[in-house]
Parts: sequence; C-alpha cells; structure tokens
Amino acid sequence: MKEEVANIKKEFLKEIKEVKTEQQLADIKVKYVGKKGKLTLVLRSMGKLSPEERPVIGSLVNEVRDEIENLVEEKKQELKREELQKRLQTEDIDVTEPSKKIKRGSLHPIKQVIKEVEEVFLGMGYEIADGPEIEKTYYVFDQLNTPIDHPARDLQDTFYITDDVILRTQTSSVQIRTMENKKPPIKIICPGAVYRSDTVDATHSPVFHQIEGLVVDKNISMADLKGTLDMFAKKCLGEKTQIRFRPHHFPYTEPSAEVDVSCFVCGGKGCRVCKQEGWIELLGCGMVHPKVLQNCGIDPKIYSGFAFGFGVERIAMAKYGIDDMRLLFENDARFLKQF
Ligand code: 2NM
Repeated sequence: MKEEVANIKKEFLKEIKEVKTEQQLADIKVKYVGKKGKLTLVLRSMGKLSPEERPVIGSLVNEVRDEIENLVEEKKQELKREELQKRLQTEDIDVTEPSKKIKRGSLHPIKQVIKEVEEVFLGMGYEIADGPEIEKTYYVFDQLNTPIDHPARDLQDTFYITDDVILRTQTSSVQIRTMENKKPPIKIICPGAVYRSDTVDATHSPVFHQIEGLVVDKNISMADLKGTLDMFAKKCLGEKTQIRFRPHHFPYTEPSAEVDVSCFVCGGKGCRVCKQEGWIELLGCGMVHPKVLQNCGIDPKIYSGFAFGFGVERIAMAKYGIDDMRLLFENDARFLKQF
C-alpha cells in the first residue's frame, strides 16, 4: 500500500506540471484528494490493513494529501500571477479617453423656488426655521388666535389624527414655537409641506408647500412689511416688479392684507398667466396680532411684528407657466427635466 501511495504522488506530480488553467487545477484536486479522489479511496480501504500498518499508512496518506494541497495552492497562485502578467502586457489603458457622461438629475421646481426664496431672505439676515408636520392644534390654531368655531378648524378642511393632533395646515406653528422659545429680535422664514383635506384638481392638492416669514422686534411697522415684501418681489420676480396691498382678514394678524405683484410675464399689460388682470396674487400678510404675541410670552407693548405666507406651488406655476398642479406631484421625469 505504501507503494500505491507513492505511485499516486508520482502520477499527481506529473499531471500538475501539465496544468494550464484554474479549471484543470480544480479537476486535478478533485481527482486526487476529492471525496472520491484516489488518495481518499486509499484511506477508505485501510480497513483491510493490520492494526500495526494502519497508523503508518494513515500518516503517510495525510502527509501526501497535505503536500498535494500545498502544491495545488502554489500552482493556483502561479496561474494567477501569469494571468495578471498577461493582462498587463496585452491590455493598455488610454487615460486620455473621455469618461462616460453621468446623467445628472435636477432639483424639483418646488425645491428650486424654495431655495431661491431662502437665498433672498438669508441675504436680509433671516434664519430658516422648521418644525413638525404632525402638530398640535394648540400650535396651529389656539396660539394663532383662531376661534374654536373658525372654518379652518373644520374636519372637512383639516386632517385630524386625534382631537388635538393634526397634519399642519400652515407653517405658522413653527413661528409660534420660535416665539415661545426665543426672545426678540426674531427674523425667520419657515418653508415646508402643509396638508389640507382638498380634492386633487388643476389648482388643489392635499399636500403642498408654504413659506411663511416672521419678524418681531421693537418698532416694527407696516412700513417694514411693505419694504421687505417689495424687496422680496423684486429679487425673486425681477427688478421691475411692483406690489400692491388689498385689505384682508386673518385671525392672527391685524391689520391684514393680501399682496399682488404686477404680472412678471407681461409686465402688467394683461396676458394668459395673469388672466388679463395685469396683477397676480402673491401672498397674505399683516402685523402680528397683539394677542398672538401675548400668547407666546412677548409683551405687545414693547414689541411688534409682521408676518406673511404664501403657497410655493402657485408661485412655481406662475413662474414656469405650469397650468396643472398635478404635474408637480406626478414626478414624471419628462416633465421635471424641463426645469
Ligand atoms: C399668512 C398670512 C398672514 C402668519 C402669522 C404668523 C404668526 F405666527 F406670526 F402669527 N405666522 N404666519 C401669517 C400671516 C401667515 O399666510 C398666508
């Protein structure tokens, strides 16, 4: 049996010399030391041997098996080196070849408008604030001086989670939280998603985006509000843009106004975008109601403030000439690619 093992080893050494590929190497390994390999079969047939011979042959077989496994591993490394050498000689890389063009996405038009507006207000010394979209009615209605029977609180208009937790219908809750936590001077804008129980159509969506602004300090007047909004309109919509104020009512501001801008498409002559009016409704605003300041622990005898808010989708639609709000939420790449 010793001789048999020696022959197997000899045969193996001859065969491994001829090996050219990793597959051949793997086959040889199986042939000699695999489950049904030649050497393994010797080990299996050891039952025939005498008890004295068994350990001698056993350790010989183990020795040869280790040797074979080592040689296979060495050969494997050798083949790998040869393969690499071959590739280094045959493949050359043209480092001057232009790389594949990466397809770059772009910001969603809503995000683009938000960023532009943020830039303008950052330039005027404002900070950007945000807060939760799931919000307590306390922050969205109570603190904003909205009466208990006000239609804005209606189940028809607002998504209620519980009696006193809702999806925020405006971002003013962020401004309440800021006023409660920080002493004036306060100069913030709050961009973010808001939710209203509206049916989807060309001009409505149950989720849309708002930007609200708030300034609270000593001696803040309506003149500051007007100057700020005039600057904002000119920076965002063009230097020729004019604004006009129309009286309005909000529970949280007094006086309150709606602000229109001269049409930034036709300049005021009348066109499709402004529906021949020459003016486009831009936002709502007013002087923060003394009760709201008081609610937040700010003394209205010392401080005053202004606030404003607008819907981002409406502005984006006017700015980019989009006639259906649904396009902004469908996320069809063919549409989005245009901006
Ligand atoms: C608007 C219009 C007018 C507003 C008021 C406040 C606060 F918290 F200071 F009272 N935040 N936002 C406000 C005022 C929002 O959006 C159309």
